[in-house]
Amino acid sequence: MKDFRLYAITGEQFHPNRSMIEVMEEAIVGGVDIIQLRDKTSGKEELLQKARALRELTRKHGVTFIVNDHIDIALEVDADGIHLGQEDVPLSEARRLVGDKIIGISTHKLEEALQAERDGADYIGVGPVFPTKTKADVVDPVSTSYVREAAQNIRIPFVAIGGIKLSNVDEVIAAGATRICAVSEIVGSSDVQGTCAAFLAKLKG
Ligand code: TZP
Ligand code: MG
Repeated sequence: MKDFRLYAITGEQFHPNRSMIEVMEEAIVGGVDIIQLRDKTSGKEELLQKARALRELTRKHGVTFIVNDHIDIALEVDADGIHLGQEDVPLSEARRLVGDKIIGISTHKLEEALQAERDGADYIGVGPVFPTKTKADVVDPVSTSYVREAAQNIRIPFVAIGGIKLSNVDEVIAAGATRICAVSEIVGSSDVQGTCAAFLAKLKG
């Protein structure tokens, strides 16, 4: 997959007065490399519409588009890939369905990361690094020590996620992360573009 630094995930609850496409377009102008559609509440039809709109937007700007959970929707809109958790379908089954599309896997400890790498994941999520309210069923924060372990042991790209803010991202970078993912800090910002640019400035050192 094309390498990346900044990965944004949708979170419409953080911008009740603005449309998702408007917010994500601002994130793209701010420099995000990947957008993931993550929506645990919409029905299939609504989700499909959102995925179609995001596919059109990301294609226009040459940004990678990933769909969380829904392999069928990813295939239907020709997303670049899917993102799955530990509880979702096994990677081997997902690979059979999506062929050479990108597959990302959430991991919370090194064993899971090594397993995902062996199973052929294209990238992994490493987190939640810090406490977060964005994910309901989230496991306990793994802290920057797991980021450090991933940096030392994992060869495929890994992206740090969970409670990452402009105010704490330096610690995550110091632990060895070169790719960062955020939801609330980006889409809940009153200056989405500026927040993305500020993350990137830190990631570029
Ligand atoms: N996976 C692990 S933590 C998380 C996900 C989807 C939520 C991250 O959200 P935020 O707002 O950046 O803490
Ligand atoms: Mg999932």
